[in-house]
Amino acid sequence: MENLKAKAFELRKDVVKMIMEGKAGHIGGDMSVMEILVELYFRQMNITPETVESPDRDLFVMSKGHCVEALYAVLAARGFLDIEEIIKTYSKFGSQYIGHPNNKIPGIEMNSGSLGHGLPVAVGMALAGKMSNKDYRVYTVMGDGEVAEGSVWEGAMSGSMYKLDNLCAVIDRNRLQISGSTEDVMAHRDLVAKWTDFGWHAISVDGNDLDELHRAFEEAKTVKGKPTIIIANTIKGYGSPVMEDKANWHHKVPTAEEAEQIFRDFDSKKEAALNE
Ligand SMILES: Cc1ncc(C[n+]2csc(CCOP(=O)(O)OP(=O)(O)O)c2C)c(N)n1
Ligand SMILES: [Mg+2]
Repeated sequence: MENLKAKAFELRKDVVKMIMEGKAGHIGGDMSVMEILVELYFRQMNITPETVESPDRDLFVMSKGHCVEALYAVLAARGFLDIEEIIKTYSKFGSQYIGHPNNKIPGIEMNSGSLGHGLPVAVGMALAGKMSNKDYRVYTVMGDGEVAEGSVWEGAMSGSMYKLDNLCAVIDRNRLQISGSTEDVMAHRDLVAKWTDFGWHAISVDGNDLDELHRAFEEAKTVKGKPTIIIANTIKGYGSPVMEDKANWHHKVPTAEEAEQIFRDFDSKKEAALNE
């Protein structure tokens, strides 16, 4: 079996290459969300390039759409897209690989980027699945800053109201948003208690640990009568101390020197994963 821990660092390299070439990108959140996307696309979701139009496929909404670079890298690794073309054209005039998800691209279900919309739409997708007796599951990933949007809490209420046990949402809990700490901008306090009170099954994990994520997503599949929220405690910029836990790496293009160091850090993490 492929070593997915190592894979996550290889894919981070693709993301940094895209951002260097395109001279733009939400690098910090791309790094925090990588293991979540790898777990979803390599081990959880029932979707392949061949079944991308199937009415029975699992559905994914990248609600924190500004981190589309990580999604491009994972979709390419699963055969939906061509990574060389993405790296060459990302964020350039005329390219389809723009800085937010576009549903004309194979594997992308919903245009996103305006934060706060993914969960309400995912609720609709899951409700549609229930009403048409489909077995597909619906997944969405939100940022923790995004959770300050009121529409997220409307989605939270309706998800439990309609007993959507085919819905699993993830919060990329990296504790930073565009302007600093989430707790200084709009404090979350206890997210597990909050979502539990809204009628969800809540699980808190280390969101950069694929084993913990795997167990959480498996647990979500066994929950009946309510949706699941996974609070994925991550590190923004994960993979290199150059970027880790630094608010100014929310949207940033590394210098050539910084990129060299970042690639070295990814390589040593990849090596460690291969030798585990
Ligand atoms: C409705 C809306 N308001 C503002 C923005 C601009 N914006 C882009 S990213 C971001 C911060 C998001 O922080 P968080 O959700 O924590 O994402 P992450 O830390 O994972 O990058 C903001 C405010 C947006 N995309 N949509
Ligand atoms: Mg955040």
